[in-house]
Amino acid sequence: MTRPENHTVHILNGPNLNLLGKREPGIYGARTLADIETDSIALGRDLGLEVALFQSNHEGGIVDQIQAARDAAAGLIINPAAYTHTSVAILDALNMFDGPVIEVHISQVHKRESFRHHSYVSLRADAVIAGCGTQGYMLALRHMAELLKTA
Ligand code: CA2
Repeated sequence: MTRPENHTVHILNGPNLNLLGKREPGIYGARTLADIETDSIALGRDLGLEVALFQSNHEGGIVDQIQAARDAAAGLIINPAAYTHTSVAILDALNMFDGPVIEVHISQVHKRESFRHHSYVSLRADAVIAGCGTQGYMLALRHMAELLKTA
């Protein structure tokens, strides 16, 4: 297997996050996924990271993106959305990824319904960011840059 370049970071997003900025701005904010992609590519450039953003509404699609990242990315930032709370398949795929993994939630999941308090992904994540809004993706990128410096 090819060892990925140390500066490529994939940001993976789960179901319904394609609707960011278009519904429920009170919970998820006004920025769209396209805005987050633009912002993260620009911040990545400042941090010396090449950033690519993906989204899938399907559990298997996210598993496929994690598997593809094994050869293509040094680090993963993931907001698995509702699959956070249900998906052993996504956890298993993340366990086969060698680099750092940062879990992001836009909302403060621990202030919400109890079914959002448990995350399978947190069993693998090296860091978890929740409740910082879409700014959480930028915080994750900054932390990822630090983690990859020492990798
Ligand atoms: O806070 C987060 O980032 C979540 O991962 C978002 C998920 C939710 O199931 C998790 O518990 C916490 C929901 C994503 C839904 O995305 C929407 C986007 C725009 C409008 C409505 C929903």
